[in-house]
Amino acid sequence: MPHQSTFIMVKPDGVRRGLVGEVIARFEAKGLSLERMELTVPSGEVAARHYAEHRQKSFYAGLIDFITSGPVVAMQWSGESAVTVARTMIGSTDPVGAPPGTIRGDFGLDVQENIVHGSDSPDSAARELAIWFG
Ligand code: IDP
Ligand code: MG
Repeated sequence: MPHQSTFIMVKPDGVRRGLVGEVIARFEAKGLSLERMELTVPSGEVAARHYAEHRQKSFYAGLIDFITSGPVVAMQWSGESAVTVARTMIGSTDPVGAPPGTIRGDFGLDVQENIVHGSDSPDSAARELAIWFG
């Protein structure tokens, strides 16, 4: 099982709702290691690069408005299979269907404002970490 790094972001809704500590506590308790962390209001350029795969989607403009609407907490976490482990802990994209025990399952109801982002593969993690941390 590979040691991996992944990009995790508490989205603006998660910061506004005071869920930063909750999200961090869950990854810490799981045994992942926090490597980098920054509170930042994303520029339109960073947001567009991060969500480039969704450029043609109907929700894209709203998504960029949302993600640039306030501070996010951008983080790098590492550990055994960190990409998959974090995605499992975050839960499915739509919080309505995300199981209890996952972050989205426990804290959300809105498919856009779903609290947290996690990279979907090691390649995505490398790409996203380069966008956010250079
Ligand atoms: P993921 O965050 O679970 O990987 P993606 O399909 O990559 O989900 O979508 C990226 C983000 O775009 C989601 O986390 C969510 O904030 C937003 N999003 C996805 N689908 C919809 C939708 O149908 N309506 C509005 N926003 C959406
Ligand atoms: Mg995704």
